[in-house]
Amino acid sequence: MQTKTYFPPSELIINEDGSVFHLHVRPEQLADKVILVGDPGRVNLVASHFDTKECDIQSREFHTITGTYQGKRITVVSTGIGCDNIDIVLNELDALANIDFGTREEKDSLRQLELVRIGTCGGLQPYTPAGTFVCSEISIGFDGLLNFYEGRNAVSDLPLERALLNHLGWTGNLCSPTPYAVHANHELVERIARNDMVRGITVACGGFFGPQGRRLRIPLADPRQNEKIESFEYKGQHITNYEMESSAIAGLSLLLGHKATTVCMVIANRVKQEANTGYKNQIDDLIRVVLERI
Ligand code: R1P
Ligand code: URA
Repeated sequence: MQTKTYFPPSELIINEDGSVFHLHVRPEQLADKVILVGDPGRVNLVASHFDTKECDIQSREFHTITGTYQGKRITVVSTGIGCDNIDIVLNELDALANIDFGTREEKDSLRQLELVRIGTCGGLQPYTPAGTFVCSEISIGFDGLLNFYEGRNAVSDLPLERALLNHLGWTGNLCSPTPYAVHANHELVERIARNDMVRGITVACGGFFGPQGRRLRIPLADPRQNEKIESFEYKGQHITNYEMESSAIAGLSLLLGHKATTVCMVIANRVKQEANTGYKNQIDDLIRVVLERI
């Protein structure tokens, strides 16, 4: 008989109240359908549509509410900004679902979560003006997170990685860490994006300014970064948007056996050099669509 892996207290930190270390959520408080948002304030906006609420937990930038929407049990969690936080949120959500907190052993069968990120992004094509909803079919990670996990090459689209690096002409520091390219769950993309969202390739960056080709007072390592990103084409697909979390969500979900995709509302179009700072009301439309389709 195979012995089960034991996860000691240093690797899986469980708080005294039985909740997971950063999220402060207990296993029974997690739904199978999970909405991830960056902004902790957006959690209340999502939960304002819920018919019932069973818990409301705030810990650092991680705000979690579980409730029901038209009979569906849904957990909404904020991740804060960046893929470093996604490492925490995805691993802790998976532990809540798939590790027995009593024995600290992996459960016998996988509980698969359905994860949809609702975010904001920068549009990179003339056809992604402010207000566009973009669903990420593929996310390219400029963040490096997945490189620390075995299986990174198995879940990354290596020909796409190589094609992008050739197109950018990046060597040395600019491609360290090496970008990884991961596909979102196809069934979830079909169900969430239907025919009314733009589908595309999203680049998730390790920063908002230089890594997204924004130059304020510090000159960029590659001043032509964004024009190269915009002109990249792979099997008929283009890079549509920049944000900061989708790559780690897609990559870790594939490694853990969960279904995931990201949908974002464009709030700045980098080609047209336009931004919409009054987006907070408009994102409610995207939230309603995802709640209906998740
Ligand atoms: C940057 O302003 C933040 O906005 C986007 C980026 O991914 C980054 O987190 O998403 P959220 O609006 O979900 O935070
Ligand atoms: N979020 C990003 O990461 N980039 C943008 O340009 C807008 C929102």
